[in-house]
Amino acid sequence: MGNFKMTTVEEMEAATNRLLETGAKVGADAWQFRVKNQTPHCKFGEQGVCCRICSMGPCRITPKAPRGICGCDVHGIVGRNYLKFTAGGAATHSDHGREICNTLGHAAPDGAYKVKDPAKLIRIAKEWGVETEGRDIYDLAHEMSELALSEYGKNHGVSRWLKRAPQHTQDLWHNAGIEPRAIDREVSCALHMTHMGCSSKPEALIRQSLRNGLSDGWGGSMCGTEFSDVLFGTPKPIDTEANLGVMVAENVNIVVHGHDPSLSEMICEVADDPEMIAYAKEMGAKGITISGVCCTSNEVAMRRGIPMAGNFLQQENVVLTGACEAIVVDVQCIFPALGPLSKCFHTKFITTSPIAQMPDSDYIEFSAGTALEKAKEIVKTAIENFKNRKPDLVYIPDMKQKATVGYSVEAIVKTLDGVTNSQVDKTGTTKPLVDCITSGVIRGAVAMVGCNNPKIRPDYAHIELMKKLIANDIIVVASGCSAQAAAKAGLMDKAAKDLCGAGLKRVCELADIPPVLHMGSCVDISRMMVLVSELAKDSGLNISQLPVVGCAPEWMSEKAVSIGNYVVATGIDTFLGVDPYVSGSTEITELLTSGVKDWVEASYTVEKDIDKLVDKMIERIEEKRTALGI
Ligand code: BF8
Ligand code: SF4
Repeated sequence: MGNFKMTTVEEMEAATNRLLETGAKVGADAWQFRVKNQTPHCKFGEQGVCCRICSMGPCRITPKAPRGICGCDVHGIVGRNYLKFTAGGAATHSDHGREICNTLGHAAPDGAYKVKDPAKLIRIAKEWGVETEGRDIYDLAHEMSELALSEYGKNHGVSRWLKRAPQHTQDLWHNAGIEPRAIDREVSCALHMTHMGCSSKPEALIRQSLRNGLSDGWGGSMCGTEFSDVLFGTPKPIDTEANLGVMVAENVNIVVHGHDPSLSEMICEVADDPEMIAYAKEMGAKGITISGVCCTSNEVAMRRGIPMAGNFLQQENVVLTGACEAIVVDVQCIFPALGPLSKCFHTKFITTSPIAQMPDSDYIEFSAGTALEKAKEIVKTAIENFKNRKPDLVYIPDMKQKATVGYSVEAIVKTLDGVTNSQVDKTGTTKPLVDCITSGVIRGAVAMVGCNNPKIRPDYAHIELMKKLIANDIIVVASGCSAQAAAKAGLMDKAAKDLCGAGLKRVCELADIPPVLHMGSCVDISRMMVLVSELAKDSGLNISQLPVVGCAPEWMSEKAVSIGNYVVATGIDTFLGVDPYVSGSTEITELLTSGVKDWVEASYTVEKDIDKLVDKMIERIEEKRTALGI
């Protein structure tokens, strides 16, 4: 045993409380206070039984009023709300993916964006039947950009990415009528179906929810992940650090927040420029520290080792340190609260996307065509703001953990190749991992994903679940804010192997990995879909037979519902710690927790008790092992 010590949720909460004291001095608001004003929540909303899609309503279903004015029953209303929720998430992930495809079109050998992983581009081009022989890599990139963009609106056929799934899964999708067509079409179709006077049949609404989810995970998100790798490099294991202690008091602190690596990559690039560092020194700082919040942080951590300042519910804390010169955001999961909050400090809140415009921010519009120039303007703005700091407000909690991140599918395959006693597989398959699982050295795997949500003690569910899973020899792959919770706690430090059961500990030692593997941002859950597909093909099993489950214990966003739908539709049982506003309909609840199994061999479990949630996952994994006789 080394001297490894986890950071506890109690310690993180104490640090937050200390920051809230700083906030109190300057009259800052915070989510901890706003939650109090918003609870208890509206029961109709919580159960999903309120409909306001036409102006005859809003209609709320009660025992006394079992139908809306148009005659829609509670199942139709709850199902429509669920499908709309999904469409919001699928649109959001997929539009992010579209931006990346667009950036790929701007790649040039002497431009801001380059092709950093040409081999991956060629591999995808071959998958898509595009001629690669003797091609200039940038010509190929531009053709692939056009083809990828046409995936969003093509008139015929289904998503090109579906072919990556095992044949059995593709057949299930076909037979259930849920193969996603053009990416945008599934969002439009969902919004059409949920218009007044269209679908109110639960089965139809849930089928489209799965299909729309699949258009995200096996469409837009997959475009985002794959072409981000082509542009910025496919992640490999890399060391970094996590939690607020990564901010450096003597330096200009720039925090990147949001999701699109097109912006954060450029900010990192520019901040590394010796000219910029010299400028920061001229302004009285010792240097420049870039750190991140939310998924854009995961993107640059995975590829550059940029430290992670925190996850979703820690975004205000970054400003409360009083040491943040600029919080630079692109799209998604950004609290509008950052506007007024930054006004209480010297912090510049810089919005950059026409998609996410907010009051009380400095708007510096960023686009792929003007990337370098805008990134320079942003970094300079931050540097020049250093002198405006109020030293008496500066307090950065001395709290951070080491983390090894960067586990793309490619990296996992490469790393685990040499683990089992069977001969080392040189072809780069997941067979060694399959061997670990079938022999029982590892009992199974859990994909831990998703957000924080004040309804659950922040980070507590992520961390406690992971601790119990690894102690039971279940390896965890994580993404999004779940991954950051793990990193902050120390679970991505290789030394965390000491918390594992004997089997997983041995694997961690042999492969030199942490027990919780960081697979990236939320669009990168598409990586997890590719990984399970490979595991299924290499083991000769169906995905639903693998001892693998998904879990989002603290989820909050529409994107998370879209993800849940494609994870379930891919054949992976998914466990949620927060109810997706469907408890008002027995029929919708029944479909999601059981009925969909007939179509895709997996379903949801909703369990708000965290201890029970983890036990149910372990039970499900063991059931799958028993069914396989392993
Ligand atoms: O896409 S996990 S809070 S940051 S939605 Fe948002 Fe949720 Fe975090 Fe990334 Ni994902
Ligand atoms: Fe009410 Fe029907 Fe209109 Fe919904 S669609 S608001 S249930 S009348």
